[in-house]
Parts: sequence; C-alpha cells; structure tokens
Amino acid sequence: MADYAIGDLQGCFIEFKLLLEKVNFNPSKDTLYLVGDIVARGPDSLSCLRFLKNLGESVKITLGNHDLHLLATQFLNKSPQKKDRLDSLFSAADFPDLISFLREQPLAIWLESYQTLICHAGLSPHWDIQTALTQADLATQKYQSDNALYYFKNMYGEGPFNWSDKLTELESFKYTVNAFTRMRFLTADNKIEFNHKGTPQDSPELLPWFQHDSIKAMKNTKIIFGHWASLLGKTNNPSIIALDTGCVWGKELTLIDLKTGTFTTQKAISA
Ligand SMILES: [Mn+2]
Repeated sequence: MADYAIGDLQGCFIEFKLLLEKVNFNPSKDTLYLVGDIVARGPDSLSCLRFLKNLGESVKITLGNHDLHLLATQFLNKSPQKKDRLDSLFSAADFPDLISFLREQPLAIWLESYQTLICHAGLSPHWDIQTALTQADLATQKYQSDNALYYFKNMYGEGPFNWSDKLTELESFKYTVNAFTRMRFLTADNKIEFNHKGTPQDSPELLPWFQHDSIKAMKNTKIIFGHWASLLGKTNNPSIIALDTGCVWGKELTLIDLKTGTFTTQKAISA
C-alpha cells in the first residue's frame, strides 16, 4: 500500500520502468502520482502514455506545460515540433484514446492524509490551498468542456502575470495554467517571470516561487512539484519537494515514497 510520486518523465520510458522495478511498484495495491510533463523531448512519449493509461486507477497525474501543449497541438490540428519527438505518438492508432486520457487529468491534487499538494510547477503565492484547488478545478473544467478549443486556442500569450479577483474568465484560466504549469521565478511585485530557467543563484534579482513569504508560512503543508530541472531537487526546504532531476537532459529520474520520505533515483540511459 505504498504511495509514490515521480518526477518529469518526458518520454524517458526505460528509466521509468527501471525506477518502478527498483521500488517493486505493485499496481494492485500501490498508487503512483506523476507531477506532469509525461511527454516531449525524450525518446518514447508514446510508451509512457500507454503504460500509464493501462495502469488505470493506480495512477494519478497532474498536467505539465508539455502535456497541455500536446493537447493544444492536437485540438488545433497542428503538427508537433520535431524537437518534441512526438511523431510516433501522433501516428499511433490509439492516439485519440491517449489524448482523451490526458485530458481527463487535473492541474492539481491535494492529498489530505499527507497534507500535500501535487502540481507541475508550483503554488501561486497569492493563493492558499483552498483557493488553489478551486482555481485548478475551474481551469480543468474549461479544458475538459465542450468549449475546450477556445481555451486551448487562447492559452498562450503570457499575461496576465499577476493574480486578481477581477480577472476575466479567460484571464483567470491563463493565470491558473501558467502558475500551475510554467512558473519558476517571481518578480519583486509577485508577477510570474517566464524568461529564466536557471538556478536561483543564476538570477538573484528574482525570487523562486517557493521562497515567497506566503509559501514559507505554510508550515504544515508539503508541495511536490517538477518542471524546474536546473534545481536538481534542491529547494533547501524539506516541505518543498522538487522531483524534476533532469532525466531527459541526461541526469536522473527521481521518485519519493510519500509515507517514508525516501527518495529513489534512476540514472538517465536513453535520452
Ligand atoms: Mn515543465
């Protein structure tokens, strides 16, 4: 009855399978949480998606920016970019089923028994957990609705950079998607900053979202996220758990056992 969370797969299927073998993952009794970015850039996004879909109820996923980009690409009837290495996925016979499966997944998961939020990029410093879950749910309903095409079409374009109760429905959707799937740094006035991907030391003028006072004040809450490979798992805060350790960039894939807090890793071999 173990609960595991695992970092960004990005098509690293071989490492994913090896990591599950290391912890003897048993889908009939264990649960596996994924922080998103299942697909893109790595060698075998198709196998990752198929494998997860077949695991059924034992798998829970929060979507990442690459997963949403895949959905938008499919909805807008576009071809994937070469660098995303998604051609075999797009030409697979079960592509429509895999897209439907991905679209069923939310932006955030709250685990009450662990007092833990799981999401791809992070928690907006403007939100407490309840507000974050409400906003995640509203945004998820939009990309799952009959009006999804409108939202996928208008998902890009970076603003709004800051949260306000006065945002329109579309602006609120965009801010929510950006906070949960693309955020790394904040500016001094709490705007999401999109241009920097390096370490906190590389950009001392910017604040990593998890170092914001309102996040640090959440003493009994854990946040598990991925997305920020250059952190290599380092947040200097045991409640803020960064699981993207850059497998697709030749580093490693990381898993945490939620009950014991034990980390297990698998070195990149296929990317
Ligand atoms: Mn990402």
